[in-house]
Amino acid sequence: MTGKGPLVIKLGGSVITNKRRRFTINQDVLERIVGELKSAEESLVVIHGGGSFGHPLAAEYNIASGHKERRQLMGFSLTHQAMEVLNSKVVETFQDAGFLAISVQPSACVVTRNSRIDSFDIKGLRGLLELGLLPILYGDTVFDLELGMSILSGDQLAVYLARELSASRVIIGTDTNGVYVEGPVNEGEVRFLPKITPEDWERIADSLGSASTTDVTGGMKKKVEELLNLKGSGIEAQIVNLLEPGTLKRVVQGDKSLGTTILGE
Ligand code: IP8
Repeated sequence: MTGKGPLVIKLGGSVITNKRRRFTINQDVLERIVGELKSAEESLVVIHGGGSFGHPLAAEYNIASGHKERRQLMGFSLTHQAMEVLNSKVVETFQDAGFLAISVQPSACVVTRNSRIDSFDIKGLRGLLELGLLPILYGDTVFDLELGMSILSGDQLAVYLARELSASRVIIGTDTNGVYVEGPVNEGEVRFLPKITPEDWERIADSLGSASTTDVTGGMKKKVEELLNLKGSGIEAQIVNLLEPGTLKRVVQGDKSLGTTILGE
C-alpha cells in the first residue's frame, strides 16, 4: 500500500548539469524546477544525480569497478568532492527559493556490498524530516564491503528511501519524456511506454537503449531496473521530462498522464 510519507524526487544529472561541459550547472533550469516544486503539498526528499560533475571523474578513475590501484583513492576523493560542490549549489538554490533545505551526505551514512546498499543509517534523515527540513542527497562515492569503493546512484538511493520512508510516490526527473523501446515491428522504430509493470520487463528489457553521454551508473535501462525494485511496495515511480517547463508542477500536483509510470504493485 502507498504510504503517507514524503514525495521522493530525483533530479537527473542530465537536467541540472550540462553533461557535455564538465562542472557546468544548468542554473536557469535548476531554478525553474525548484520553483515548480513549490506547489508540493507533501514533505519532500530530494536526490540529485552526478551529471558532468560526478560521472566523468568516476569513469576516469574507474571507481564503479572497485578498488584495484592506489591512484583510484584520489579519484574517489575528487569525485566525492565534485558531488559536494554540485550539492552545495543545489542546496543554495533551494534555500534561495525559501525551502528549508539541508544537505545529507550519502557516503557518511551508507555502506554498500557489491554496489548495493548494505546498510543505511537513516535515523538522522528521519529526524530532519520530522523537524520540517528538506533533506537533499546525491549520487556519491561510497565504501563498499566487497569492492572497497563503489558508486551509489541517486536512483538506488531514491528507491531505498522511498521504501524505508513509505513514500507517497517517486518522481524521477530526466531529460527525456519517459521510456522508449525499439521495434518490435520495424527495426529502428521507437515506441513510447506510458507504463511498465514488473511482468512487462523481461519482454522489453533488450529493446531499451543506453545513455549517449558518460554515465557510470547505466542510463535508462538501469534506471528502470532500479525502479522495478519498488515491486511489492505499492509505490509508483513516474519518469518525467524536467526540461519541459511546467511538467514537474503538473506531476507534483498529481497529473499521472505524463511520462512513464513504473508500477510497484
Ligand atoms: O547520476 C552517480 O549518481 P547518478 C553519482 O544518480 C556519481 O547515477 C558520483 C557519479
